[in-house]
Amino acid sequence: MKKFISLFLVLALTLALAACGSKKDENATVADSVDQKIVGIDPGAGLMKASNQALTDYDLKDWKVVEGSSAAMTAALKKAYDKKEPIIVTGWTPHWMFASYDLKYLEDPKGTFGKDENIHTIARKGLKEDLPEAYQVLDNFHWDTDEMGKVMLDITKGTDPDKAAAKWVKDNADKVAEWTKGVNKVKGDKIKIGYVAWDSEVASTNVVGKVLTDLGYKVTLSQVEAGPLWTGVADGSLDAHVSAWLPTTHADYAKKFEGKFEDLGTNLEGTKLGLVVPSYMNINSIEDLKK
Ligand code: PBE
Repeated sequence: MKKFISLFLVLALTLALAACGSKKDENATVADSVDQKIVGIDPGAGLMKASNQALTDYDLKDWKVVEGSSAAMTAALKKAYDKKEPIIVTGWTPHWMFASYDLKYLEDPKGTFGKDENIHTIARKGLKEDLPEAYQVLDNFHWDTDEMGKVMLDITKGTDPDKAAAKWVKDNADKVAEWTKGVNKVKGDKIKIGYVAWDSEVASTNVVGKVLTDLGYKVTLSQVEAGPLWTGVADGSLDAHVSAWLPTTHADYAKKFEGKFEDLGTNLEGTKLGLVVPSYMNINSIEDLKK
């Protein structure tokens, strides 16, 4: 008898839990469905600052932007996407994820993520005098989102970044010739280019690295966090980087080191930042997160 009672209790409990679970799913708000979490990237990214600002601007009180990395963010996105589960990530363009998945930016009516901006090339002071050939190439370096997208997609499919860059350089000899036009070859001069492990910047930095290598430089690509990237160019421990998102995303860094670097101008136009969700999610605006 005792056995029956406990069996009955276990059964009743299981049914009650099951009912509870399904009820929650049916009525779940977006907030519940993602546990009020936005999947972020590395804490130094301007995108993280903007996303946290969005929580304030849109009055999303109990929400969190979870710190991580670009790689962890795209892994979480893939996992959710494959199961058609809800997920909100911090995203940007150019990025291969828009070619691989059906995604949408949440509308940002308050303009927290700023307007479209550009990626700039930044050199340390004195680079022009010390490594004039490299300076010239860095100054000339300029491509578009489709070109960067090709390298990024190749890397995502498993090609090593340096190999993907080498392939792109080979396939786009005309473009590369524009960057190196009239530039003399060098004999093993050393140059150190910094970058952060953002997919877009992994692509651009490897391409620039390959072009400089082909010119005769001994190139070191140094992976750092966003803060040390700007510090490095300011104190001269890094020669340059092609990863400055301006005028908004890296405004803090640019201001902090004002006068301690040289801005060589735009290398890519038309970027975008924001909160990104799979298209199968039934929301369109950051404002919808409050419901
Ligand atoms: N990103 C990619 C960077 C700049 C390049 C958008 C993740 C950032 O937020 O700082």
